[in-house]
Amino acid sequence: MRGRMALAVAEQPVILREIELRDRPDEIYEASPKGTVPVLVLADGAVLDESLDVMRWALTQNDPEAWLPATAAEQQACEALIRRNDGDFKHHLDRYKYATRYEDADEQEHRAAAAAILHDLNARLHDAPFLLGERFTLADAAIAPFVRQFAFADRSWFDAQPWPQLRSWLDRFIESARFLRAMKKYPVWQRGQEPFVLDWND
Ligand SMILES: N[C@@H](CCC(=O)N[C@@H](CS)C(=O)NCC(=O)O)C(=O)O
Repeated sequence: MRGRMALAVAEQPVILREIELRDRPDEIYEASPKGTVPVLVLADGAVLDESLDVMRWALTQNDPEAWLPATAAEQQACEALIRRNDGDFKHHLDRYKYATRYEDADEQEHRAAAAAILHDLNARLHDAPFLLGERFTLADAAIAPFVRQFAFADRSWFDAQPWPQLRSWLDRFIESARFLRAMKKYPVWQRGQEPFVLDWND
C-alpha cells in the first residue's frame, strides 16, 4: 500500500500485475527470488523489491507534494522513525497479530512493546498534525499502514488508549483519498493478458 501511495503521488504509471500471495506465479520469483510484494521492475530492468525503495524511487522521479524530507533534521527524524517502524514495531506487530504463528510469542508482551512505540508517536503528534511537522510526508505514508494494522487487530483496545492525537492522525490517513486510492482492488493477473496500465487518475 505504501509503495502504491508513493507511485500515485509521484504520478508514475505502472503496468500492474496483481497477484495472490497464496498462489504466486513463477514470474514473481523470476523478477525477485524473495517472492514478496511489492516488486517493481524498472524500464531499464533494475528490480526494486522493498516497498521503501519503491517509495524513494517514485519520489525521486517526482515529488509534487514534498513528501521527501526537506532539511537534514527532517531527514534524520524520518530515517529514525522508519527504521524503528520497519524494525521493532513490525516485529512486535507481527507477533501481536499472529501470536499463534510464532512459537512462544506472548501476545500481550508484544502488544505492550508496540504500544510503547505508539505512545511515542502520539507524543510527536501533540505539536503538529503529521510526524515530521505541518505536512504529510514519506514518514507518515511509510508508517501509517502499520499503525492501521495494529489498530484493526483490536480496535476497541486501541481506541481505549490515551492516544487522541495518534487516533486522529490514523483516522485522517484511513479516510484520505491517497490511501483509499491505494486500497483499490484489481483483478489478479493472468498469464498472457494484455498489460494493464495503472495511470492512477482512473
Ligand atoms: N520488507 C518488505 C516486506 C514485504 C512483505 O513482507 N510483503 C508481504 C505482503 S505485504 C508479503 O509479500 N508476504 C509474503 C511472504 O512474506 O512470503 C517490503 O516492505 O517490501
